[in-house]
Amino acid sequence: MAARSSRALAALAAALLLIGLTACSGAAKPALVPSDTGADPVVTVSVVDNRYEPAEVEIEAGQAVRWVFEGAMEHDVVAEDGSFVSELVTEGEYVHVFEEAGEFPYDCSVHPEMTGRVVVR
Ligand SMILES: [Cu+2]
Repeated sequence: MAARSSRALAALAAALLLIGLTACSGAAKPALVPSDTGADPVVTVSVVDNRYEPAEVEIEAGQAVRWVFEGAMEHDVVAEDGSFVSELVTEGEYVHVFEEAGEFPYDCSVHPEMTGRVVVR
């Protein structure tokens, strides 16, 4: 009985190891926040100390913005028009590709005083 359950445990451990290896292979770096795929980010906005730095960025259509979350408090990135929304997190990054020209104001759902703007040419 004891031998059988330890063999079952060994099989379970091997299965878990295999799952772990499969999940890890091919992942270049862990993305803590789901990001849109597509263009490489051309500008990075730091989300720290209850502000976006820089608060306004300008890119070309088809380019992407990367928000990097740091610090102890949870923040997110929520477009005024709802066209992009990140998760509420304390760390990690969020990337959004802007396909259309326009001005995209956004803020943090927890801290309405945190505002930013992406201008797409
Ligand atoms: Cu916030």
